[in-house]
Amino acid sequence: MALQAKKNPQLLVLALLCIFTAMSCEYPDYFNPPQDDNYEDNDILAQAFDLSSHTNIYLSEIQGKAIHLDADWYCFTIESTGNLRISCLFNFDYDNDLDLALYYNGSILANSEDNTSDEIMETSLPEAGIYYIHVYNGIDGDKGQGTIYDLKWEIL
Ligand SMILES: [Ca+2]
Ligand SMILES: [Ca+2]
Ligand SMILES: [Ca+2]
Repeated sequence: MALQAKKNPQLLVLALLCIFTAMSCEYPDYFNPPQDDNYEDNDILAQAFDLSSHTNIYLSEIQGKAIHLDADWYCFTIESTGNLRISCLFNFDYDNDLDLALYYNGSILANSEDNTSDEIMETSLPEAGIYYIHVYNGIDGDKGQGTIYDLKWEIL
């Protein structure tokens, strides 16, 4: 090792860097990613967290507020048509903008992409069935910035 390091200064630098990192108690952020919420894993449509029995109840009253660190999917089932409102509450800034998309039968039925705090979507639901809500970042899509949000759905 010592002989190799003499021949190769880059190896010596790398070795010192490894020792320094090992001695340091502060691990880089990627070793300690921020904790996600209690609705994970809900990163794909098939893993959507079912809110059917929680109409007009915010997440904060179910299992706590949610955190957007990656794709977040929710779903609900309705027995008849109706006018839907989804309320997603958060504090807007350039990095922290959440948007909503509503999926039915594998395609987007509606989306809501305002550049303000609190994304509110209202749309009519064409028929009884399972609807899927996708929460995403307005700039980074499914690469979340740790935005904390509350969310509920209701039939008006
Ligand atoms: Ca989440
Ligand atoms: Ca997720
Ligand atoms: Ca938005």
